[in-house]
Amino acid sequence: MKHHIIAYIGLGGNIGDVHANMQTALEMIHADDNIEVLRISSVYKTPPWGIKNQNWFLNACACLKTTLTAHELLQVCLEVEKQLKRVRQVRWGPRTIDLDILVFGDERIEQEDLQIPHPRMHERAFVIQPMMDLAPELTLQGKTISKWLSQIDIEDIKKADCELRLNIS
Ligand code: A4P
Ligand code: MG
Repeated sequence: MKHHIIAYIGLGGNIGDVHANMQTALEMIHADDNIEVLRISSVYKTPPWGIKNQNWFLNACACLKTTLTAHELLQVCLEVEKQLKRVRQVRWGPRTIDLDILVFGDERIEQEDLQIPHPRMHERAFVIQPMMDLAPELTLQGKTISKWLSQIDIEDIKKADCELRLNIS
């Protein structure tokens, strides 16, 4: 791949078969000619952040290599979300999977439809814990992922008893 950028995405969900949805999402992203999924974190069971009165989430992160722009990658993510949500909506309702672009090379984007690095990722244990598997030395707002991890409450986060794989044939 020419002129590629290394990007990190976060995957999460709390409705339906989240593990299956995350697996399908990664396969769909990898199937794009302009994206290669390089590495995937462990899957974590995480307490709900924000609105507490909802199911626990499964969360993971992936490292990608891409020749797309950040906005093009966002379009791919939104399309994958749409397809998975459309399928699941029949049985489980919306919000089956969220895909967030966390980091895109060293680009900083502050637009209405896209903020990179994801503005609140460094304070969210459900992002920092899986990012620790992929890039402990990556710097966000002047601190490494491992430094951020040492400063947030990760007590309740557990490794899930499932994993994500790339079935590259
Ligand atoms: N958008 C802007 N920046 C980005 C980016 N870097 N990556 C825009 C992706 N999208 C970005 O997204 C709405 C719009 O955000 C997109 O259309 C895009 O233009 P959405 O996913 O439909 O909205 P949302 O997820 O309902 O809202 P928001 O604020 O993104 O929610 P969060 O912050 O993602 O939180 N607890 C645990 N344990 N684990 C979780 O994964 N997730 C949420 C959702 C809450 N609590 C959670 C978890
Ligand atoms: Mg989101």
